[in-house]
Amino acid sequence: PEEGLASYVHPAQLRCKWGSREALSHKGSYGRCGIYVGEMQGAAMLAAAGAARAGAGLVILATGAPLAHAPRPDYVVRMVSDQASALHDCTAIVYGPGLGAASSQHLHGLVEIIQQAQKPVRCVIDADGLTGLRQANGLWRVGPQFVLTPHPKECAQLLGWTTADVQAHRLAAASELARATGAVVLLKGYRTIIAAPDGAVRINPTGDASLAVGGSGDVLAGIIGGLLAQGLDSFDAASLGAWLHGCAGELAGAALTPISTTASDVIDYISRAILTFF
Ligand code: NPW
Ligand code: AMP
Ligand code: MG
Repeated sequence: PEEGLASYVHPAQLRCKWGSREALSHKGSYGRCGIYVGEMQGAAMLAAAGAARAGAGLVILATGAPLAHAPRPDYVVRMVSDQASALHDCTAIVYGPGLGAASSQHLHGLVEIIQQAQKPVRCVIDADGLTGLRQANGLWRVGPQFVLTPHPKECAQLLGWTTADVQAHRLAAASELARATGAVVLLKGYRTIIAAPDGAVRINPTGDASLAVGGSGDVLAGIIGGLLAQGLDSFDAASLGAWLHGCAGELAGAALTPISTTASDVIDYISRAILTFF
């Protein structure tokens, strides 16, 4: 699509689809978000915190190895040999942050479980998980239950473009990746793009260089997972997730300086980002 056809993400559009907490609701009303833990466990912890602060009813960590650091007591930890099966009861799954190249090959088992699930399960594929989308004959058409969250270099690697070309044609790059995979694509960076496989495109107006720090993308993957767990569709969860993450980053930067803002600080400001439109 031409740039003129893209709209800006505005939380007011999405507010009516998210956020009401009925008196008779319980944690099961807000979904279960499962997170794969890989080699870099810190990334999974950041994603878990993002999912929890975005309102997931329950966050479950599936790990194949003992955790190096005690996670926050808020999360359920399942130590298992088969992470995909361990997350069978989740309404959303986050796959990729900190996974490591070796463990990124588990994507097949996960996609099978999601595509065959009786109830809808949606999934964020980020970071190292994205490499699993490359097939001998092109890109894997995983479908609209999936949100892919590449940074420009990851997007370039999937499309076979240079990073400079992705940055010069951001709308086209995100749209092409969405078309090829049948998934919603969130192309990271200043003015993050969200592209749906049907050609719809949104541009996120929030976020600044306070977010240019390790772990920031892992927090975003978790926020989107938390929103998917609550039943938002892939396009809306990616849009609202980008907006909240960007707003939290701006607020953290304003309070703490963009220089010293960390990914954990961004997590601490998610609630204040939500407050801006409640
Ligand atoms: P350059 O340098 O310009 O060529 P990688 P990663 C580019 C985990 N983490 N605009 C840029 O390339 C992650 O989850 C774990 C333009 C940059 O150098 C992953 O699993 C943490 N270019 C794994 O580590 C915290 C951009 O990409 C290169 C761009 C690797 O993830 C940290 C980096 O990409 C980390 O999240 C932009 N906006 N953004 C933990 N606490 O455990 C990125 N690039 O090599 O894929 O490395 O993103 O750090
Ligand atoms: P990752 O590279 O996976 O850690 O993701 C980085 C996150 O921070 C993405 O959501 C980016 O959109 C965001 N980000 C990084 N740098 C900037 C920037 N200069 N302006 C706005 N957002 C940024
Ligand atoms: Mg990343």
